[in-house]
Amino acid sequence: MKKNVILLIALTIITFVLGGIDQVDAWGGKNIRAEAQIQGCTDQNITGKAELKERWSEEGVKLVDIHLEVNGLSDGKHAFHIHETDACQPCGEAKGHFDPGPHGFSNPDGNHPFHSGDLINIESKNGKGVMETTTSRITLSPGPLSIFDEDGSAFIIHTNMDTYCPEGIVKGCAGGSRDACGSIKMKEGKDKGSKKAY
Ligand SMILES: [Cu+2]
Repeated sequence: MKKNVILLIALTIITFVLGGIDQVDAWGGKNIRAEAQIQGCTDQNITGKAELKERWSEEGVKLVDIHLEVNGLSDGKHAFHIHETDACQPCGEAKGHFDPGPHGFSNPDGNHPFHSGDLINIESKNGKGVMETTTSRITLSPGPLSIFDEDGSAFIIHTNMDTYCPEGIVKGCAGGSRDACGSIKMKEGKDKGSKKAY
């Protein structure tokens, strides 16, 4: 009986210890996270932050969770994408939509919503927008889908909503002009295994 109790306690301790250890990513033993500070292109009252987390996977295709909070956007829906260059000064320098494939075509309205960097609208209410989404079209870790290619990547939030261009190439169908930009930077350091995603 006493042995059983000791065994049970030992198993409980082992379960807690293993549960607290993070799954280790194949790339450098780290959980991979990135972030972007969002700034208005011309309106300095627009500020925010995006956080990205790549979920551990043995597969080449991975899931990346994105959490975005922005203040100062006009109320309503705004297109939100990953653009192909890590440059926000001015916002046009972020260029077209991230689309690294061998047949990549970054034209915002011309190949939408087929780009790797296409995401969903953020909705702003009373000047505050919060959204979460998950994409398997990109990775943070190295590979053919990585947004950390030679010229990096940036988020763009557009003035208008993303219609996802159901009628093909229509000027402005992917959100039109640019309201805000955020250059995406890798977050270094090993995550300690917080159960909270962000
Ligand atoms: Cu865009």
